[in-house]
Amino acid sequence: MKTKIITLALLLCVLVNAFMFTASAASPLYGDANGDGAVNTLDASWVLKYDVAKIELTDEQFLAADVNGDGYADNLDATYILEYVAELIDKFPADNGPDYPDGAYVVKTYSAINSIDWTEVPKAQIDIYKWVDSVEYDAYGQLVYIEDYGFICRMTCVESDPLTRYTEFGDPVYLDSCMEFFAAWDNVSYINIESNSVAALCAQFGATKNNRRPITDYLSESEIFTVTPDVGEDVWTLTMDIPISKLQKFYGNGMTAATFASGYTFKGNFYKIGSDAVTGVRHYGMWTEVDGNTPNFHQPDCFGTFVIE
Ligand SMILES: [Ca+2]
Ligand SMILES: [Ca+2]
Repeated sequence: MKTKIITLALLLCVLVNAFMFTASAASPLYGDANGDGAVNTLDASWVLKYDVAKIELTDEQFLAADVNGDGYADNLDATYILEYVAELIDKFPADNGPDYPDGAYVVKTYSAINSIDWTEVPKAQIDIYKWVDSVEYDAYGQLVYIEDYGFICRMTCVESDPLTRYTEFGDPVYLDSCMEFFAAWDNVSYINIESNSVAALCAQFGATKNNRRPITDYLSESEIFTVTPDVGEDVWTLTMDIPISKLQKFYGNGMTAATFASGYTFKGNFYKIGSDAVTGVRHYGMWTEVDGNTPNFHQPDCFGTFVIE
């Protein structure tokens, strides 16, 4: 009987250890600076010793020790740990994740284009329709950042047979069924990319609606942003390739991969617009609401916020 109990106890220990290992692999146990699976005063003393260079921490221990997520493991973190042990607080600032601006779209980062999993990428719902009483579509935009490369934007609309009459660059595709991505990559001047379901683009660059120039003033014909449509029975998508190398043609060579470091914010918006030919009235859908009593998407002051993960 005794052997059985010991065996069971050992098995339990193995299971608990296995569980704790899995948990720590997903996200650190904040406060557990010495990595022994518990948060107590010993961890606070480890942090203080680390702060005065008496001991080293592994990367994993450092992550767990930096309980306020400011990139340092120091006496501030030790204080949080002591408060936690004394039950004055029940979680650490880092438990809430990074502090993103309210309502911001968090741009997920991937190491390569072929590693994007669009099912896990946040969706910016285009669910504000205004100015006219129109049909509302189920549509959304997604944006990811590829390290050292640039951005991939994907827009999706649940719509059969999207109206498609225009075929050439510069055509008024916003009179077809059209999805649009606007972004002020430097927070001053924005690029608007508007596309119908055959990727006939209308795209300009400028700081305001009236001072914009066609993107072909900056990009040669072969450099125009690649937009790849995929039209299914009930859904159509546009995938826009926006590398930093092309953004530099607008914003200068000072815009580099270093610009788009974690936490960098910029402004932009996703839109769905379309013809009255199908729905009887032109429709205007947007992610972030823009002002005014008459239709006008070109209002950078009203754009939403994007933040790099
Ligand atoms: Ca510990
Ligand atoms: Ca810290």
